[in-house]
Amino acid sequence: MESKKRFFLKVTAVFFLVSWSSIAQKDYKLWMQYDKISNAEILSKYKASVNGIVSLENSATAKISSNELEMALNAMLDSKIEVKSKIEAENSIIIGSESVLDAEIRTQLQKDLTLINEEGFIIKSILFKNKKQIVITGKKDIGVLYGVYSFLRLVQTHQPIENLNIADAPKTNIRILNHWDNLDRTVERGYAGFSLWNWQKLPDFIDHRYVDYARANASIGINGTVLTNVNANALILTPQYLEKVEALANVFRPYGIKVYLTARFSAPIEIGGLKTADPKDVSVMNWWKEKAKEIYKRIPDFGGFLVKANSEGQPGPQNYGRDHVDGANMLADAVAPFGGIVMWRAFVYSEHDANDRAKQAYAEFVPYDGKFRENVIVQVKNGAIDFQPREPFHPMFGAMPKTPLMMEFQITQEYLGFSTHLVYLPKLFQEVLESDTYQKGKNSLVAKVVDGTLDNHKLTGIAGVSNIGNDLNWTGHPFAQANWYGFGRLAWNPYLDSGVIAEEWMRATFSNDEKFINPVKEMMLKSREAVVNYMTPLGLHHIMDTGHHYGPGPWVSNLSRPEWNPVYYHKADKNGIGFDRSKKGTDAVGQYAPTVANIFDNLKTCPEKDLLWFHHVPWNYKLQNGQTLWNGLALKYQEGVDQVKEMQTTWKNVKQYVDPERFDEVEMLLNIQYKEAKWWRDACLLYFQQFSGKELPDGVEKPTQSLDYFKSLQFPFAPGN
Ligand code: GCV
Repeated sequence: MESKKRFFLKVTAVFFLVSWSSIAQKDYKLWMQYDKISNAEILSKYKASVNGIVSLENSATAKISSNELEMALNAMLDSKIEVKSKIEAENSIIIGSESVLDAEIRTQLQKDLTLINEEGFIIKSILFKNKKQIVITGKKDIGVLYGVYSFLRLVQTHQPIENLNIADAPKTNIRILNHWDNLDRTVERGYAGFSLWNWQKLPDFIDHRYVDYARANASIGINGTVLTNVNANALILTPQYLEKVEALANVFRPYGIKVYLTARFSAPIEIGGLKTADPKDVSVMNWWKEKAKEIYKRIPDFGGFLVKANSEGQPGPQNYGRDHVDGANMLADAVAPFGGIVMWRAFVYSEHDANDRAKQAYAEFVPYDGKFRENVIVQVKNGAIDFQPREPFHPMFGAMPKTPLMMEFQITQEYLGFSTHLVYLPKLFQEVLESDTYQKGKNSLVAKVVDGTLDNHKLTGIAGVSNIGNDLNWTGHPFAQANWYGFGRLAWNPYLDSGVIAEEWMRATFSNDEKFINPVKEMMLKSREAVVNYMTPLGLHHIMDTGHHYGPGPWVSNLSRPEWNPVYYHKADKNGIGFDRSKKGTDAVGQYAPTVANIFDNLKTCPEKDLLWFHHVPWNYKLQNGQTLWNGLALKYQEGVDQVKEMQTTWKNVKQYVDPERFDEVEMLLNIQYKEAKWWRDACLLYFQQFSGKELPDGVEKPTQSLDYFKSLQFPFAPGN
């Protein structure tokens, strides 16, 4: 009996291990699945076009390029393609940077090479000694690596490779993830487990995940990572931790990824033994200069500092009667001799300003335009409040022509359903990037501010607050991987279309079958509007519950700072709902260029998606579709719920194209999303109904719980808080 039991346990254990590893493999491999191509026709075409790999270079980066190409092609083409160092056979893929190319090939590519920058690449079909070859080259080995990933993407997405002629280069310099990771491995607003950085085991233990993290980032062109939370801990700057940071930098370097740290402004006091952190104090300046020297001695390519100062309780120059320019420039001077930069965040607001939180960052920063050092870039969130499901673009974009501004997007879904809701964020990112600031007349897009072309800035960048943790699948939700992927692609080229990116990602991650691609692409592209509809339709914002930001809390009004309370933002009363930021209200519209300001200011021209962001509107106001505001709002909430239901159906219908593990995961997550969408709808509508005094219109399902029930819900252990 005993042995039977043991046998059963053993079998169960083996079964568990097998199924665990298959889940881990699929989910873990992100968009680098490199599945064997099952379409025989496509496979044979590829086989005919690729005979071998010729790797001309020996650097660590070049080795990564040839290994990745060899591994991926052998898997996808199910063949034994070898890496050689000399060109022999026809149809080889020749990889190497410009300087190691055969002179004849270099001459052929001379023109192409003028089209790219230091990180760019060329992928070109050529004839060399009368033999057809594919060359992947760039000015540097990192460009070649990006080219290799781009070539693999062609194969992953089943594109023709017979006549290649591609020249591509990133449009921004700094394409960076911001990890809000704490030294105890908790992650602020992290919903995918704990931090990847195992500080306790570093520097001696190098987790293989660090390598895969670097691979994944390099594959989409990300070239920087801020390892630590902007709510910073000074200890990261002590030798004990710098040694660990150095170990990570060594892993990331060959993948073209620079390491950056957050600088706690009070570090000179906390770890330096000084009495002050005043940026004008000589001992403070020297302390930072020495600290920079110490860091660069360990990490010669250290990227620089990201700073959150005088924001939400973080220390900063204002503690000493100084300003953001004083603080940023002092740190910039410390890292400048080593080529470092400072990313200074503009996420500031004060409880002492009763007027309008949305106006404060602009009010504080725009007067500093042109006053920062050359190696400072000001990092601005995409909207003026805080990563809401929808915000109009931040008015600072288009208002500081003499200062490089970098975009900060949030990839982690603090306000968009954590890692349980399927929300495809590149759609949101694209909406912001293609907004027109009218700074220099029509077509002064946010993307042009960010890539530096509008005002001719050399230092440019896009940051994304990471959604990565130590969950098996990295991001908590299999579809949240698409947000990491899409962020990287848009950081590389802010003009890419989110639909194209979605398709690339799906093909590389799941399947090339059109019967999968078409419905799932539609589901992804609609998912952002769905979350807006069931959480904050028509321009509502910041009405989530307190602290953890999980679920609805439009009733919250008891927090110490007025602008932390949802009631501050929706301003619902008997007359209507919405925040009057028109010229007659707080005049936040006045922070935009006149053309944009006039559009937002006028109730008739203000896009309905932003209506309640800019206007306090009567409940019986007629919307464009003829509905009253109350009915229209209620119907939007219902539409959001219905959209999630549609997503469930879409997913069920593609079951045969997805492996069972990921299918089940997404199915369960969609069930949660549906439940939570209804929760948002019911809680918000019951609450707002107290002010509108009107019945729910036909077509809106009746809530099954009371408002008191929703108000009573507590989540003391919600993640990420
Ligand atoms: C890291 C919001 C978040 C905070 C975050 C802050 C910021 O307020 O809720 O968790 O802090 O933004 O961006 O600095």
